[in-house]
Amino acid sequence: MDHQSRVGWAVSGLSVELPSWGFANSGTRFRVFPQAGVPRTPYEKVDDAATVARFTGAARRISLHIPWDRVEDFAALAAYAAERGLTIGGINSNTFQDDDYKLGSLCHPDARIQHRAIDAILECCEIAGVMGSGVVKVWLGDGTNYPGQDDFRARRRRLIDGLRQIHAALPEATRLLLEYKYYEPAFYQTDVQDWGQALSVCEHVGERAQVCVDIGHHAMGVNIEQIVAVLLAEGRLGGFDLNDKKYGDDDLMVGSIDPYQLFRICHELVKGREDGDDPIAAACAGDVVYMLDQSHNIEPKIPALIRSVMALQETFAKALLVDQAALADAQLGGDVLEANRILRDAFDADVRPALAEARSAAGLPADPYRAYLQSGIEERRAAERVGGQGAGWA
Ligand code: PSV
Ligand code: MN
Repeated sequence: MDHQSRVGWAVSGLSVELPSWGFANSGTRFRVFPQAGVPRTPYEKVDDAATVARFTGAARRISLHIPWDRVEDFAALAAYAAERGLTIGGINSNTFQDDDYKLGSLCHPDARIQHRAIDAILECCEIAGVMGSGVVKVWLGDGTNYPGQDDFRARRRRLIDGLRQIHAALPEATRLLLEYKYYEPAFYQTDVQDWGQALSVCEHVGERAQVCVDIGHHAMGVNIEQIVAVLLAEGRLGGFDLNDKKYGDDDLMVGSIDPYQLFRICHELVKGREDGDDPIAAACAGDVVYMLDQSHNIEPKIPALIRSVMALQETFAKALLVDQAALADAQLGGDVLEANRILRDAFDADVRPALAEARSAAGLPADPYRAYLQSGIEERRAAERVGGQGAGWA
């Protein structure tokens, strides 16, 4: 297949999930800067996601966060989304914003609070079923702040026990994605701190438990693409929370700080998807969820999400350029420099004209970002959404 047809996959085959909270007001613990026109309800978040979908073509799923996106009738919200060409992505649980969870949620030493957290995630399973989502995503703020505060193994037992109950209640064909993060909000120890812990817990929990890799959740220098490769080999890579960081969990736009890292990750995914010798990795790569988990604190939200989708498409298009056969030859022959050159050449290629052509062929704007800025929607959205409370993360 020539490159132009392969690039077509980045435009028409790649499915990106938009986070409902990516349209809402956000900030840091120092300040949230409100923006004009942000959605005030989950329905308006769906409207914004539909706009991004219309301009990019590739982002036709919206992930929800409960309770931030709680509505009376979830089936009605799913129908509203469907009318606008969207399906429902992962249902993200939130057991980190209630006084009860000060010492943890699923790992909490008090069984009453552990059960409260289990119930909260069971509700997400129910919502996933009603909305036809297919994914329940769990990130826990659980951990401890001081050595001696709690027992590591006891906390892990509670975690596995809780997740098993949740796994048993998953609707049919629904996966449980467990997300890790090495610190924050706990500063000494985190219960699901890295991919090894997440993988091991998933193996105890069940077949449909998989790991979610949030790019921002790693210490400096960690080789994320190798983690991706290992999780693919184990059939346990469930999805990504895409973003970028310079220091901590910065939630900047995907590919904005380290585009070469994103390329190396995409390369593993393309290679996995096409690996005829590794059916487990190939099947797993085909089902990976690509969700943007970003906070647009100072930049306008819809253009930021459009640019993020485009950045991911560009990076996948470059990864699709890698000559896999030549790379395998160079690797087998121990040709270090040639192997590296093959990767680097693909990364250095300018794929934007090919993507523009593929978009035009698919009836989409050749440059979704510019087209959106020229559409007047941004200004209309700010003029129409006056009054009410802009959605935020709290
Ligand atoms: C935690 O930092 C996290 O990455 C999880 O995915 C949460 O659900 C999300 O951020 C909330 O913004
Ligand atoms: Mn995340």
